[in-house]
Amino acid sequence: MFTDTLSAASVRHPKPPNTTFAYGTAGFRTLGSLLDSTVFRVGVLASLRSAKVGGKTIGVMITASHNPPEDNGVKVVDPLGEMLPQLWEPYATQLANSDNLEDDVRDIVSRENIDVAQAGLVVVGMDTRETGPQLLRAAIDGIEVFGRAKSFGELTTPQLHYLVRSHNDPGFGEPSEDGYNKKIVGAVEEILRLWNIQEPLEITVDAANGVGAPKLRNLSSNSIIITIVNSNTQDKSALNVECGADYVKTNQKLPSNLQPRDHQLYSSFDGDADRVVFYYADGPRFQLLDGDRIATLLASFLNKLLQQAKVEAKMGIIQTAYANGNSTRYIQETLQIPVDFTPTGVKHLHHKAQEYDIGLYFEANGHGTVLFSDDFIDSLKSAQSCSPEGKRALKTLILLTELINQTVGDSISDLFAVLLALRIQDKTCVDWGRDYTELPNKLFKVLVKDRFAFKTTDAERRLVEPAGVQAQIDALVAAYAQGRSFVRASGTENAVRVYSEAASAADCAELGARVCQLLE
Ligand code: NG1
Ligand code: ZN
Repeated sequence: MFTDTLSAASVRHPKPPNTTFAYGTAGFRTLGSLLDSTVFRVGVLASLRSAKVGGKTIGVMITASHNPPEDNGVKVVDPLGEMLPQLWEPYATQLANSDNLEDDVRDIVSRENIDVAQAGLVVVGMDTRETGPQLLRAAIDGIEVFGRAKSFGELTTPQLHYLVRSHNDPGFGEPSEDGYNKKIVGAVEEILRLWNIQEPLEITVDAANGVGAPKLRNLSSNSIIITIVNSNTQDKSALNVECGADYVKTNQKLPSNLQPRDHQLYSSFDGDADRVVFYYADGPRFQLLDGDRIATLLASFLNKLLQQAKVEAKMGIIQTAYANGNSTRYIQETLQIPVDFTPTGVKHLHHKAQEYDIGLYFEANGHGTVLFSDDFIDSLKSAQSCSPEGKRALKTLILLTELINQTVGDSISDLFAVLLALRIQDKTCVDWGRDYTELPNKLFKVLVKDRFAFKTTDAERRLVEPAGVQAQIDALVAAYAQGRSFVRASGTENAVRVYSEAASAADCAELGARVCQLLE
């Protein structure tokens, strides 16, 4: 019986006292020093999941994304590169907090009717954090109770998603990091050839001192020239500090170590390279080009290609409440593309995007991707176009379905998609910045006694609990031109977030501060 192996292994990974763990939007996330037992147990769960799905390959990623260097985290990736289904999240929480692991494992095995002998491969990756290697060993220990583990060492989160999918679906690409690189560089180079573009794509990327730095370096070629700043993965205390996509987006300013030339495009990745934001300087003015902008740029580019190829597609953009109000207006009124709203968290956005032939989802913070449905890809492949322009557009669309990561937001593939969209349309970063003007906006973090007391509705745009607070927010918002503000509990930090926007920066700051006061 498995109980012997399980108990022997779990003794090596004791649970810290007085700590409870919860599998949230981004898996488990807390101080890395507290996570050994949790990661071990997630390893156990991942192999149970593999057994449940008939031995398919499952993934485990050890990362805390944009969080500070001392944090870490872990999440499970399903066979096609999707997040662990929501129905299984309580099992993860149950195991992480269990005081009797054998009983709880047996409980899950019986509830899910799992034949543990079916457990197959679990692939594991980590970002560059100090606690990563030890947690990776804990994951492997857990996986090997029932299944087999294969460690890929340091990876970006999207690379791990790619590897899981390609292990289960050989048509997706070779199941190796090299396979990932070849797929991306191959698509970029072919698109450049199609459009007869001789000059290489060039950009400077702030890699947040994280795993994106070495991984981007692997992609350099004659047609891709990338300069990387904040690439120090050796100094473990530097990760995400005063740099990276989250820092740039939240503070709306340049990262350290970047001296911008006016009107030149720059970009920042986050610590595990699944988010990307862009920006340029215009004298003292800093123009951020965030996830909302990426969605609008790619949607209008795709629309043009569809027109040239004379192909019809049902296209939609999915946003969260954090999307700037003027981006939503621009999408609906100028681009005339429908917008849907979902709660924060990629699993919600991804799911909604799957309802379209082309579903674009981007969180304002730069996490997102473009999903192309299988039927739509098939229709592209069988479509005929007689004009050379139509043929080129058709081929470009097909190559974009390969370049853009179909499993999860990927800073590397999003970076190239954006650079190609700009280059092919002969659009500068300044033109991009002029598509629309953001409403001034601000994000606040409030530490409250119990963040779980904050319950929302309407894609997290309205509070239902604590009772009465929403009416007070409504009253404040009504006093500001183009005012909007909402409150929700963070799924990744022990805090409540407040968002505000208004016609002027002063109003926006005042509105946000007044809403924060309501929560104290
Ligand atoms: P929380 O902490 O739930 O707000 C943050 C981001 C999400 C998402 C997750 C996962 C904001 C305001 N929130 O979630 O969009 O990216 O992290 O990493 O950016
Ligand atoms: Zn991330």
